[in-house]
Amino acid sequence: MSRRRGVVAVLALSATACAGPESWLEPVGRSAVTTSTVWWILFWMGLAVYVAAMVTAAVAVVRSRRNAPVDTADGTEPAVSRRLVIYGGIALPVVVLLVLNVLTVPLSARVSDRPGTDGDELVVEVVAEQFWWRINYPQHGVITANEIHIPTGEPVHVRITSTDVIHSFWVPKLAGKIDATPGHTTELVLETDEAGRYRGRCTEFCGLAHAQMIVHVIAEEPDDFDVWLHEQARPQEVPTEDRIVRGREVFLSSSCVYCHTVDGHNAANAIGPDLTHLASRGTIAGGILANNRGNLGGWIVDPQAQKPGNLMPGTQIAGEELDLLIDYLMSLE
Ligand code: HEC
Ligand SMILES: [Cu+2]
Repeated sequence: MSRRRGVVAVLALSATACAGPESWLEPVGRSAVTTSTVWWILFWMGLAVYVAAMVTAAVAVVRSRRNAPVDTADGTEPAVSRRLVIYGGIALPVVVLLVLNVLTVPLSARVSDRPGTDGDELVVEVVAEQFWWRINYPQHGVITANEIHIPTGEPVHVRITSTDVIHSFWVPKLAGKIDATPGHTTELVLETDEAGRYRGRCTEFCGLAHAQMIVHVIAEEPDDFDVWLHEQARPQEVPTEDRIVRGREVFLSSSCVYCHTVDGHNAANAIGPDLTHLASRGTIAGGILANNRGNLGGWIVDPQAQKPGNLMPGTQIAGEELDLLIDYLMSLE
């Protein structure tokens, strides 16, 4: 590849990062819109300064070729260059930096202010774990994983922490990045008027499956959100249908219950994601797999093949038992 083609390829590749599901250049969240406004101001000002500097340099080169060096007879600097230093080197930067400050400092302050802390704002607790996200709605007794539902048009207070190592939470279209640190809670406000599904990820290297630690924020109309919340808070009924009853028996009599909870049975431990409403999630395994029969089966039999390094071991369950188990899991609406 010629050098020019190489340069074009690199530029084209980096341009692909400007769009797509995780582009903060296409913000829809209140905080992300502010961040990107600040970025665009800095970008255009930076570009203007860069162009001005390059033009000045070019002029200097052309002039120095044409003219002999300007030396004053008495050894003092020529007036032209002194003026250039005063205006170009002192006055101009002062003006540019002043304008930048006036424009961006108030905006930057708005990125992290927290509207609506009147005590009844919606709170979501996010616990980052190797290699998935535990999501709690403490005011409503709802526990889920990897998918955060929020109502549109309302600031949602997301409190973020970790149980093991440092992770970082970033949903670029909605808000800035924030660390998830063990023993410490950080807070972020998510707010958007646009319903949609927004993808984010862990952005602090946290171990082998770090790159497969995806989070989705699902912003929906307040009515839809309320329906979702209500459904999630509902305890799972004890099944009566034959296959589901038998699938539940497979689940309860195998190792799954050491790590997973489905409320309505007695397993109190929850090393892994809560499975009470598993079937209502769009994805599993840290947001990397669509939640369907095939993926569930593949995941249960050999989770390490799908997501090397994750903390769920494989199982020996196979054949009819596996079928029943998947039936049961898929019934957990
Ligand atoms: C040693 C603990 C452990 C055992 C035993 C275990 N799991 Fe898991 N499971 C996990 C962990 C940890 C995750 C999260 C993996 C990730 O995404 O990184 C998980 C994820 C899952 C998920 C995806 C859930 C979601 O919303 O992403 C399903 C489904 C699941 N396990 C089912 C099972 C079943 C069925 C069994 C029994 C055959 C089982 N697990 C046994 C720890 C365990
Ligand atoms: Cu992580």
